[in-house]
Amino acid sequence: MKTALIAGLTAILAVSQANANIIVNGGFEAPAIPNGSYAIGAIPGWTSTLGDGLEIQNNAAGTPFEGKQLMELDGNQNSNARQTVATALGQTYDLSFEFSPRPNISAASNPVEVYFGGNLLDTLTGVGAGNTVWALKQYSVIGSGSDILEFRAAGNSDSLGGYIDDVRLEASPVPEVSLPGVVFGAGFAAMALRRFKSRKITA
Ligand SMILES: [Ca+2]
Ligand SMILES: [Ca+2]
Repeated sequence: MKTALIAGLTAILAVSQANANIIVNGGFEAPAIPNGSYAIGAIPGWTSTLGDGLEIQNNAAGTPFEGKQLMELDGNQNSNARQTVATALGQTYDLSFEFSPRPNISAASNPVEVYFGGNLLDTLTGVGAGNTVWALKQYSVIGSGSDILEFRAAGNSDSLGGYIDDVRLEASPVPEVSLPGVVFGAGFAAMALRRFKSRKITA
């Protein structure tokens, strides 16, 4: 009975520990730059192989989704942001982030392509409103051991492009496997208790 209960508790623990974000600087809060400013260059966690580097903004042209800063693709020209993540082979991950068109910019200038492991997951764009309009984007991806997450500007290369904030990559919980284990563990414990009680009565 004890073994079954421990197995059940271990399964619950495994589910709760699975949700850790493995993206570094996914909120683009580092380095901190002054309010109302932007910077183009290198930032922790991310690399850029197109254009002049990554652009981050602190409330320069729109409100970030979280914290004080966001990332804009298309700094001086169409650019990208890449992060290599250590993943478990065959493990399913939940990828999520917030996307907003840059305010007052056409859909032809705002496109952002999203790649994971070299595969194009999505192309996002929209017509910019008066301020940011954030939309949560979610994808299910499978780890290969080491994978590159990449955001890449597309469309008109004109120093104005789509915004990204709050990037997360978390191992998917596995309730399909763990929950029956918990139910089985609880059921087994209840059955053992009933047997114990009935023995006591008849003794
Ligand atoms: Ca942020
Ligand atoms: Ca653009």
